[in-house]
Amino acid sequence: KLLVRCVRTLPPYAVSPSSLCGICIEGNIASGKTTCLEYFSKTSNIEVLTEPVSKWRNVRGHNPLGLMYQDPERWGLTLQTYVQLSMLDRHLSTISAPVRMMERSIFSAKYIFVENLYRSGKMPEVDFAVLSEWFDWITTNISIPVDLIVYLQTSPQTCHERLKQRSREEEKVVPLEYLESIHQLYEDWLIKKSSSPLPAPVLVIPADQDLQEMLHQYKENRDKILTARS
Ligand code: DCP
Repeated sequence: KLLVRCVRTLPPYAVSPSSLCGICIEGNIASGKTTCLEYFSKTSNIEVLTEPVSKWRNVRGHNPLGLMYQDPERWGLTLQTYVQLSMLDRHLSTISAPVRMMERSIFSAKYIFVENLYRSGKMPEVDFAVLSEWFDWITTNISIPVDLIVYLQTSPQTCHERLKQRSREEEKVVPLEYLESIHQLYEDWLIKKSSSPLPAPVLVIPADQDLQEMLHQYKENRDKILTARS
């Protein structure tokens, strides 16, 4: 299996076969993924890749994230095409430590965000079809190494409060209902396991608590997370 990964993963995405372990941190918008990644970045022998959200806000001077929130019908495909590319790049980038942890994945980009745009009638069927063709091609032809999904499970209300507090310009238009839809899709995928295929086992961490409690939980789950192997 490792050999197949290496053969399929051509340079410059060289991987070190003896040390491969990929962990994806998943959860609703503002569920605290960044805090989780920061905690683990202080651990030795782990490479932490944060979500390339800064890239989504500035692609050669354009802001596809902001455009998508302003007019999802027009710009949803644009943002999600770029998200899919940046996620693929992250998954396949050279691993510099025995364990690699990243924020979200190419899977949640498709199963949660693209799906949500489509189901809510904000993405035309043809855009959904084109993105799906790309996603299916990628996941059929390229091995994406994921060994564990850590799901930060929150209530949409908590995320809404945190979202308002951090006040990211593009997200000012995000209503509670949007977070409720994303939450439902995550629950169907990772808890009920009833919607899309799971690329790896899931570890659920309740994430409604305050920062101190969350740091405590990460400490408690640390070994379980870091010893994950497929
Ligand atoms: N986003 C999107 N489509 C995706 C992935 C993300 O539209 N496929 C949007 C949702 C957010 C922004 O990008 O508005 C950043 O998303 P995250 O929730 O992943 O990042 P946060 O910084 O909000 O994470 P957290 O607060 O949990 O650390």
